Amino acid sequence: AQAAAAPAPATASAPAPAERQVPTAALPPHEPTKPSGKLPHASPSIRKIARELGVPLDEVKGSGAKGRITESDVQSFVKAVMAGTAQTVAQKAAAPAGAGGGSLSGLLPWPKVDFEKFGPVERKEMSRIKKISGANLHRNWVTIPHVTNHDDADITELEAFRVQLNKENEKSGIKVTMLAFMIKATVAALKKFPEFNASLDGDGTLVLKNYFHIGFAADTPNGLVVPVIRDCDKKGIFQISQEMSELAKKARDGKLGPADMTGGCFSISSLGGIGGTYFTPIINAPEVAIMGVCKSSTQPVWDGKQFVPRLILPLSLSWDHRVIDGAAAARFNVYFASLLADFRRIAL
Ligand code: CAO
Repeated sequence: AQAAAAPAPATASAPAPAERQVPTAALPPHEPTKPSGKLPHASPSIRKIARELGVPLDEVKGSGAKGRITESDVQSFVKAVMAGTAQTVAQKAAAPAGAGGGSLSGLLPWPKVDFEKFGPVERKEMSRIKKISGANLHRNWVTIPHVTNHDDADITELEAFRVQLNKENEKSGIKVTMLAFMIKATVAALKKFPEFNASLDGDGTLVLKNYFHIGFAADTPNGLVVPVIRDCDKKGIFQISQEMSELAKKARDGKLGPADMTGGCFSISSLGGIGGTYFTPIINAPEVAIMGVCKSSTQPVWDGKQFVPRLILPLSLSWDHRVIDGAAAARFNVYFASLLADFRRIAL
């Protein structure tokens, strides 16, 4: 199963796959292949363009008179590298040996299948949201070293409290959901483990955030979106529940603007209203972790003397191994689960 990725987050800065990351003005550094010292045929103006673009001229095939390299040869070389259909010597050298070379551009092409040969099919264009979120999910999946830790939280008392709160506030029109409690527990866990409230900056520095904007994955008829609730540290359960319901409605109506979906610190993807036990959510770059939640169920739990029925919530935390390690992730889950098991701990 896959999970959240904000459609085209304007702030996204996670590293992109090699061929996409390379701007035209900075192709990988030139590694000379011909030790002969013989210079390729090209005019000074072409050499200047190649220098500016970082194009290794001795790897460019000239199409001009006597193999002279033209401007369009340089452009074609850049296009081929950007499209991943060619590699510079430096890229080849960087790729590990073996089939496919291990680099993204060394992957096999996408299978081309004549589906009609096997039976009737229909073709349907993917929605705009699916295209954008798909591109984000793909980048995040291939560039972030994901690990997912699973754990369980005993929410027996918290669920009873939630039901009681909703009964008491029936007339207010605000329905408190388990997700609102999870957002508050996330804020407490981010305060205890600040490396989870961080982003890798392009230059290799870690940006630690002193604000607490939490995203939640929302399923809409057009695809997945991740609206963000701002300053969750300063808001109570009722306000968070209300904002979440407004944002979820806006999402379903296709009315979310970029400001509703940017600036998130951490995301929660809840499939609790649907089902399942555990899954592996995809991190919503440039965030470094995401909490996946599935449907709670009553299970027999040993209390030291007997099995007692407890309401158990399955948790799946995916984290970026460049920033976080396994011990920290296990501690995050244990702490998060302890808050849901006894919400009074949030005040400690
Ligand atoms: N365990 C058991 N029941 C749960 C639950 C859980 N973890 N979480 C919610 N529920 C119950 C709710 O209590 C509610 O029950 P009632 O109608 O009886 O009160 C029901 O499930 C529906 O809840 P909801 O989905 O309306 O509310 P929510 O706050 O849990 O979630 C939202 C809101 C917007 C997150 C949700 O509607 C949604 O879109 N979820 C899908 C997110 C998603 O697609 N994630 C995966 C992304 S990967 O592709």
